[in-house]
Amino acid sequence: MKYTFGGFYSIKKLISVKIKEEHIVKLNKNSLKNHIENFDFLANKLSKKGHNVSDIVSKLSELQVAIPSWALGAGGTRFGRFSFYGEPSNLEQKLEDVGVLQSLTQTAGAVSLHIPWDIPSDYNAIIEQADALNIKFDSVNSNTFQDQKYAIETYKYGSLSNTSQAVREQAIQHNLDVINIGNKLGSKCLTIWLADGSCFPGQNNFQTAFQNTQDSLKNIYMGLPDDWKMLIEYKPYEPNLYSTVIRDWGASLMLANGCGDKAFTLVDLGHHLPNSNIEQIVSILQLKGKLGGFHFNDSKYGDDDLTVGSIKPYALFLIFNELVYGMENNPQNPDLNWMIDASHNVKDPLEDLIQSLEAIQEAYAKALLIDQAELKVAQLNNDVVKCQEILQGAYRTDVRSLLEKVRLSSGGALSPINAYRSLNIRDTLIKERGKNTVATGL
Ligand code: PSV
Ligand code: MN
Repeated sequence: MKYTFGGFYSIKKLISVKIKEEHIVKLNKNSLKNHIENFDFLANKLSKKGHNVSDIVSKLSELQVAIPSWALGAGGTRFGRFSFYGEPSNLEQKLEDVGVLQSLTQTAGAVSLHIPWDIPSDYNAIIEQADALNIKFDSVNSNTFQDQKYAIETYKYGSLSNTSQAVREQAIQHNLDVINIGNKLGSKCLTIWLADGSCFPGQNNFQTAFQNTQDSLKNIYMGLPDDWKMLIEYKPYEPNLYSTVIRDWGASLMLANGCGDKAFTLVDLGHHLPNSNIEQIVSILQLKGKLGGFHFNDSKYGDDDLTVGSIKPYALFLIFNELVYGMENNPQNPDLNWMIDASHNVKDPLEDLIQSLEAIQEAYAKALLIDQAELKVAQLNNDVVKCQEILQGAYRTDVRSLLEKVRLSSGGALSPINAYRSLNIRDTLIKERGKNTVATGL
């Protein structure tokens, strides 16, 4: 059967992509029996081991991950870009796509906007649409890595770190404008990632660039509302290939400390040199009360922006082990802003995001199965083998029926990918939007 979208009317225009609950219920019926059998088996096993299954289910349902507005279209590389067709070409359509993800997974209840790519033309209409789709506005991202159309100054040689005061002021003002836009939408967080750095030795004075960045960030921080957070994202290289001003978590932490209590470090999983121990970074930042947000993705070589969990799922699990520990033991941290930051060259972006959302939940679920008390005893006894057994015992548990339960109890699809395909969503989007649409982003 061909799926047709149910509609509702907004002030401005017909927003047509809204999946009806009854369609999901109908699809779920096909695999309900199987799900119940698998879930009962797992729940029984976990209960016998002393786990509180309903507590795990409710913790998992609370985890909402923001979808980046820039990941709804096909991504590209410096060699080119292949469209995936039916891409959203404006903010309204991007929200529609996030709405699809939220209806199917019930874990994508937020969107992270990038300015100036996503400046709303009608704030009330956008807020109304987001409310109707059950989507919140997560962190807003500034962009000083590209020159904007009517910009007076260029960011070619840096933005907040630039040797020119005029350039720095333009970049500071842009960040203040982003706060203002986010404020109107109900966002409570600004994410700053700087491409600033140098391509050749000697090009930059490291100390001047760092000091300029600190001063600029302090200026932005002064414009941050009291109930807001500022997240400082680090990255070791790219687009600058010799040095990056905020190259690692140490630099980010120093800058956040220099700004104040509302400034935090953001960890993007792809922003580390090969083989970095990310879980340890996460752990220490939590100890210091300075972990503010996350960009999830996966990578093989560099900032590959691949589907979460597609390359190193065990590393992701170890990161979640630290996050679970931190959420229990480090109340000095704020609630984290969870975001995906991925790019899709060869997959349907929405399918890719569904897979990422599921991988995040899976890693979290497995980390929740680690018996922290038992692990502590094994660590105190220096029982290295036991420590590994505990971690890998949790990791090897098949938690898929647990995730199904989480989705089912909040009205999502037992299998979001199957539902997405059965409902022919991409075809419908192509029919509505055409083949040649291009989403803003990188
Ligand atoms: C940079 O690589 C980054 O991770 C930052 O979060 C950007 O804002 C984002 O990607 C989007 O390009
Ligand atoms: Mn990122």
